Amino acid sequence: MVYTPGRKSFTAVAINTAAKAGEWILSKLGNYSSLKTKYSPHDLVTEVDQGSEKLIRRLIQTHFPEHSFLGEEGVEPGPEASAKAVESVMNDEYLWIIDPIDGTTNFVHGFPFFSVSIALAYRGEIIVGVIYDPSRDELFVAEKGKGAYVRGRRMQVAPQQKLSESLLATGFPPNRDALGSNIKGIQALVPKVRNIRSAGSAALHLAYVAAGRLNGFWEIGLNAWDIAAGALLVQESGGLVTDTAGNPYTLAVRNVVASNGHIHDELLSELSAANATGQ
Ligand code: 2AM
Ligand code: CA
Repeated sequence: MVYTPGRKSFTAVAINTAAKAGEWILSKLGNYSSLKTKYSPHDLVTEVDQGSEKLIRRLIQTHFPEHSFLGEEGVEPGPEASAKAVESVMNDEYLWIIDPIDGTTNFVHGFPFFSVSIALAYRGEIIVGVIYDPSRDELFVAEKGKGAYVRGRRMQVAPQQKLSESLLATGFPPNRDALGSNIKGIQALVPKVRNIRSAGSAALHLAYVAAGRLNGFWEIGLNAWDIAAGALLVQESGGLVTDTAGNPYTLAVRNVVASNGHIHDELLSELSAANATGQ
């Protein structure tokens, strides 16, 4: 007989877990001891990533031992293995999708832009998304159908209507096969937007689209755990999330475009015209 404590809400567990993991990784900033590369020299992992995932897994399993779990450090590195892992669990009843540190390269360099990302999906649909930035002590929370919040305030995407008024973000895929697409996209978009940022945490970039601090974000070759929580944050803040071909977001999406909605079509067509969709 497995002991399950009194049932707490999914969201309360996600928030509590993200806060605990975030506090712990921040305490390890500047003193990790083991740095290894995974799939490529650009794909880093430390014992703090692994420790954070273990902590998250333990906390969630204490409350929901029957739920499935998909975490970055529990999956073999590389795009094929990741896609397969997602496919094998994506229709499970309850699935927690975890990135124990999104922005590991920043964490390693002491650049304070990394996060813990925790999402819960019910039969493939994200119902809870929590992203915690421990450096700024900012917690972003979304519940399906109930809106999205940062520091307790309701979030809303930015009002800008045109690409030319937009601040965008992107990321450089660690899988360098996709780098060509990324560079083409940047080359096409830089002259057409206010500016482009690349701060190294896909999850936080998505949270910033939700908070109206960015108008849009795109990246090629991401994994489900980089996107899942952030996708719900953006949707619940009134924004739009698709793949680079304009198809609706699912857990299988790796080439992602998120925006305030107003600039979405313009952004998709620029990426397509530049042959920068990664497809
Ligand atoms: P990570 O720090 O959790 O690995 C930066 O462009 C984004 O790419 C980050 O969100 C980073 O997440 C992610 N990333 C890093 N390595 C990756 C890999 N091998 N495949 C896909 N995304 C990766
Ligand atoms: Ca990670």
